[in-house]
Amino acid sequence: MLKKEIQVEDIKNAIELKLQTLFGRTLKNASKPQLYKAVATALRDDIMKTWAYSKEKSLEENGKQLYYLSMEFLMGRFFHNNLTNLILEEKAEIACNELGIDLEEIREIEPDAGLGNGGLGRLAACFLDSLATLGLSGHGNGIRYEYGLFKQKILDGYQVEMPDSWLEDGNVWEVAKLEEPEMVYFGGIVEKTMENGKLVVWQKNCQCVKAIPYDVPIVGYKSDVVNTLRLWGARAIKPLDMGLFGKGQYVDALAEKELAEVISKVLYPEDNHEEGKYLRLKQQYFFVSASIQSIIRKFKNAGNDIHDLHEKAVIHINDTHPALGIPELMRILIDQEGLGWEEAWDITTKTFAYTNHTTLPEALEKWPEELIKQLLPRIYDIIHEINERFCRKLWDAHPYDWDTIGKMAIISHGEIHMAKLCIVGSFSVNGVAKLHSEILKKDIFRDFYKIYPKKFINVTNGVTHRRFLLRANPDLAKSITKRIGDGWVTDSFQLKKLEDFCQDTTLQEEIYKTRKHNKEELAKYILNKTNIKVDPTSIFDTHIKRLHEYKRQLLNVLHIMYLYNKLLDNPNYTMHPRTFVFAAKAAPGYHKAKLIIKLIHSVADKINNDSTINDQLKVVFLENYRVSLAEKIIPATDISKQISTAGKEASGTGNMKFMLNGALTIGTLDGANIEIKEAVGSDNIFIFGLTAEEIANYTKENNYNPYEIYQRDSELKQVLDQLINGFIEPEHPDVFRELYNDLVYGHGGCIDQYFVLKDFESYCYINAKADEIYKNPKKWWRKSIINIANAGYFSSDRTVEEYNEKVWNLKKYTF
Ligand code: 26W
Repeated sequence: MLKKEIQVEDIKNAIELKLQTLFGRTLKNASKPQLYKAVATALRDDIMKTWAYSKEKSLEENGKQLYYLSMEFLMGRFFHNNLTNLILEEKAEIACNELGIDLEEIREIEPDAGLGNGGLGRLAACFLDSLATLGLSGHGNGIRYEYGLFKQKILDGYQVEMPDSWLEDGNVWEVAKLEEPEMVYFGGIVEKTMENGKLVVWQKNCQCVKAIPYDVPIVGYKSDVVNTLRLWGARAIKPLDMGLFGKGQYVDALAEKELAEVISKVLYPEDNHEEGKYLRLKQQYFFVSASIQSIIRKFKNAGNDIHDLHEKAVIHINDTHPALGIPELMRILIDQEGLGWEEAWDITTKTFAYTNHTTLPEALEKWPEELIKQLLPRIYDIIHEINERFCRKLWDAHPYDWDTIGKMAIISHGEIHMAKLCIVGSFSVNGVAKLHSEILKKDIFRDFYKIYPKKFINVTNGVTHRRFLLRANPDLAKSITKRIGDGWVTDSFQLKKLEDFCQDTTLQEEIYKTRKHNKEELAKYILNKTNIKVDPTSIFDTHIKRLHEYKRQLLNVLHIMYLYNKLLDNPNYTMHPRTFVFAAKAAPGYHKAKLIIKLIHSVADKINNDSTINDQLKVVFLENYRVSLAEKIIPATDISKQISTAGKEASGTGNMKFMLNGALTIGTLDGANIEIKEAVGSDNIFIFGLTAEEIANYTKENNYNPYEIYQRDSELKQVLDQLINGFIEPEHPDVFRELYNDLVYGHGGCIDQYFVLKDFESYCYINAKADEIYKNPKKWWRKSIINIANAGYFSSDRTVEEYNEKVWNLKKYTF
């Protein structure tokens, strides 16, 4: 496609024109939000052109398409990323300067698209960036939540949730396709008849909800392929029941409308914890049904034969949340396309691929049979039949082995096990890091692995190094490019060349200076938000992620208290000053996680206000963790904390973002930390704690005794006692008793299930070691460079390439 290169003058004209046409304003009297919208819309216009060509080309080619179905897309902000990917950053900067617009200031106006909880949602967003950059036709399908993940406020140390009304001022990046709705049916009854020897299925008395697609263009880096993130919004089919309205029953008339539209209202804020809520089930079927209907519509409009579906489309399900896609495709193939069961099943199981993202039992989705029967009677029928046929197969292979059949059945004890449905209904099942994929095969899905050994693969996660390094840390990016050229931006493995420079003191100093500058910027932000003054020459030690017991923010806090005691008790104790940075949202109903947030605040208050320790320790909690905040914190981090209980964190992706920015990891042998260690070598990462195997053995043998550790380790005992003796909260000495009890005595047969006390000693040791090495800048910055140089493997470009080779088989486009 011939495209005219955009000049600074074009950008200036476009911005002024947008101000006039959108707001009837000129530069002089435009407000900041109007300026943001004008600049962003000017950029969007440019994207729209490429999008149009990209679609036309894709239709002409009629090539295979990937549809990535996910309940969550944690996109963050679009504006700056799109500028970077279109290589318009510099020109936009000049244009804005000349117009007297502060580009950095207006960038901050854009709200984050926070349509996700954590790792799984952000991974989906990274994949979209890599797909478009690599020229692969891969599209996202999800829900256009009117309210994304709640906004977190901290009041008196406690988390308070506020609605995230991110669409309030409109969304520049979406295009509503009001004329392309899909209809989704709930409830009612199913009637079946035979006509001319064929099964005919009727769904009667259903409630129908209209699904409206809102399309967002996904721009790749220097790529002509613009893909689509299609987010579905729910609308009532009738705007208002005029019958009721006419009778004066206003409230009833509105109620029906609201009942439909509530489906896409709000993102459920539980991460790694399944609640089994009726509305969540509705959300799942709503977006999955709309997505699959529209996939098939597009496929057929292109003149394809339904029997070839799997050759032209692959549907990837991001964890089990979109699992209902499997029976939904069966429904469409059988009830609407008239295919027989065997034929339909063959196509379906060649079309779906499934990624698992968690092994935590409380996160594995199970739906009550009765609920699905009521809400989705035809889908229930189909799942039931899938289960019957699957169990019959099991019976043939293991006659009378009721135990195995019972364990593997998709429906058992009145519940539908979504992961099992996914494994049976997909041609590929993968975990997200080596260890995790092994655990799937050897542990939680071992029976399935026995019968489908070829289905199980591993694809280790990755992150977009363009957003998280090139864009978030431009000075570091420049230092890298100066040494090895800019090939690394599209070929992340080229970062390896940087290893030749690991001893180069000028590079080391440059990186040090950049880090220092980033820390100064973060220090300003911290001062502004929390009124806490932190020293940019201190070590910035960061623990940012969802708050969950298995991620062990508590272990971090106990260690901080231990250091504090050392400083108080021993005037000769020396350490490099350290600033501990936390940011984390807790699920609103997760009481213990919220209590840990309170503990971090109480400990922070105590330590930050103690002038006797000479500012050697500072503790900061930044509220409302989100993508755009991560982008500020990560480039300013020296030590990355990845300290989950081994075996619990499927992969982690924050670990990769820090490594890419040259932070050193203190971590357990868990998730992708293991592969990071393999990549950088054990000298360049700080590993501590029990292995997954050791933990599994303790759990199996039931012989872990934290009380004994509490008695034996006097420093740890001191810290634990301080939780309950009024040391931290003199006015309310009992607030943290629950945490203490859980660690020392346990309840409900469970003591310290995340092995905090067991790993405490080695955690203290490894922190001291990191402190020691920080004192030697040559050693430290050499390690830092080695981390950056070996981060290439952890780019989502590599992950997406690997999925493409092993699972998707899409063609690469370059126009
Ligand atoms: C049904 C409730 C629910 C909600 C979210 C259950 C499970 C989830 C997600 C699967 C949790 C999640 O985000 N998992 C994370 O996925 C990342 C991407 O693969 C991994 O890097 C993290 O280790 C994993 O915790």
